[in-house]
Amino acid sequence: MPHFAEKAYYVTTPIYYVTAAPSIGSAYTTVMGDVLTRWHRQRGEKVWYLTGTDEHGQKVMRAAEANCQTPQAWTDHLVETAWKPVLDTIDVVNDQFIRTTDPEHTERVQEFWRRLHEAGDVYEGRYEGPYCVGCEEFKLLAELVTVDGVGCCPIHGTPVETVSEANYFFAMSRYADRLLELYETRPDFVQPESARNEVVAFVRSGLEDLSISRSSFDWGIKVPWDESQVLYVWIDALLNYVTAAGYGTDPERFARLWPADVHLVGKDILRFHAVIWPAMLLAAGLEVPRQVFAHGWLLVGGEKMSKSKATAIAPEVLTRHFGSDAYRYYFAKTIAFGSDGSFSWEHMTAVYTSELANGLGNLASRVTAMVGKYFDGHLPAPAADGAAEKALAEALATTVETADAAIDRLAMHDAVGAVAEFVSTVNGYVTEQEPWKVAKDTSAEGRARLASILYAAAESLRAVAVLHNPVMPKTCQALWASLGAGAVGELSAQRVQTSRRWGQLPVGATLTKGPLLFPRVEEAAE
Ligand code: ME8
Repeated sequence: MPHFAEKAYYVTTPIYYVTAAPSIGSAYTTVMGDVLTRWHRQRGEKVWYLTGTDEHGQKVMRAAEANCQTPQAWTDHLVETAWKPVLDTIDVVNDQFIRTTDPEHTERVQEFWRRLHEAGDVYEGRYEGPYCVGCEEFKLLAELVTVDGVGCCPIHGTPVETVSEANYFFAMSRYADRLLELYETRPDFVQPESARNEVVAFVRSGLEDLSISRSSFDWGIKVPWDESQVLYVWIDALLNYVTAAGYGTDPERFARLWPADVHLVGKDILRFHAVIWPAMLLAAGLEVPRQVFAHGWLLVGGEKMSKSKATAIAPEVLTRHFGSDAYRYYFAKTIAFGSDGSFSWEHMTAVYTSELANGLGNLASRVTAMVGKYFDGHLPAPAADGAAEKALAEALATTVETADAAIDRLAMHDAVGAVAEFVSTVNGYVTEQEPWKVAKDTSAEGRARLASILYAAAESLRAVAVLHNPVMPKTCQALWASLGAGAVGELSAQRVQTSRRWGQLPVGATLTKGPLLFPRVEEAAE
């Protein structure tokens, strides 16, 4: 429960189908949301971060059947043994975890649709057409791709099924004009721009009503006015964002959380979030979210990696080798949020080695070792800053500016990239200033110069620990401790905006060269 009075910055991930254990694909959205929300917390804002699991529908039901279990037993097991534990593996701090089989969710979903039914937005009809269970989506014939003469889903490449049944429809087409007005008046509602254009074109081409129930299977929430049918999995799942926020149960909590500030989604589920979801909310007289942001896909060998394909990689395979911080850094920095990106073991190893082990890790160990060697581990008082130190302080100010603005655009890659660039600048500064040579000059001037260089380098690292904390919390905590920065306060209490203030590390702070922040990967425990 949020224990604060003002509106929280409310971020959601999709809720994931419990068909298998999580892959690095589903973990991608969750990590990116975690970097985003940790950054906002580091700004001092109240934040609420929701994730969870989508447990109804044919896709999950068939996975359970294939494993000879009831869907409930299957999801209970997998959620507890895989979906919740993966959050630790990738070091995510979510405020809440929702399961669509939670009774409170089920009740609120029924209540929502009962209202729309009573208001005349739901009618009885008959649906006939192609359906992809992989997407849990009705498809248009025109969308299908033909493989060996069979109509297949363009995303899954598997044959679609034909559904022909009497069911209920949501009169979504009534909301087409209001949706177009929403996209028009609030250009930020769907982002990035390419996603917005796609959605606008889709609704302009004519919006059809939506079949919202199924009668041929029963793993779902019962239609409240007709128990022979279950609600279509998507119109149950989308409601998680409001049921988790207290919709219909806790008005105060709901007022503090809703509308969500951003729904993070993969581009595969953009239309559900940018068309169906706001149409449902408009029909119910609820506010629409502030933004739906569609990111790209992780590709392996040029194809979308998914739980159902052999290309799926479990996050712990990578975190075991590289550690959770390097994992988070790699995905956050190397893939532009909003575009597709390719993962390869070789690329990840190269980034780890050059940017983390040889970059940040080496810098931290050089600086702390030199303070140990030349000043007995106590941070020396700097003389007046020279041009190089002033340039460093200015580079820091620019970094904070750039990174903070990038976060507002949800360009997490630019934010992490700006801080990484600052690390390179500091590394360059140390290399150019050659403190190991200055140390040979034992005159008072030489000592003063050495003190200034090491102070500036350590002070830069203090800021790096704050600015990289949202992406690499464990490393930054270790760095904070090795800089003796506890004297400045807790790392989590440091604010993005004030991190640029130069001269915060107190003279005399105890620096220790701890274990390597990023051990060589071949040395990492397998
Ligand atoms: O669609 N690259 O669940 P889902 C990037 N239950 N992101 C990926 C990815 C990849 N290769 N693979 C998965 C559902 N994702 C519904 C959502 S929300 C009300 C219901 C991420 O398990 C991405 O965010 O198929 C994608 O949208 C989501 O996982 C789909 O997860």
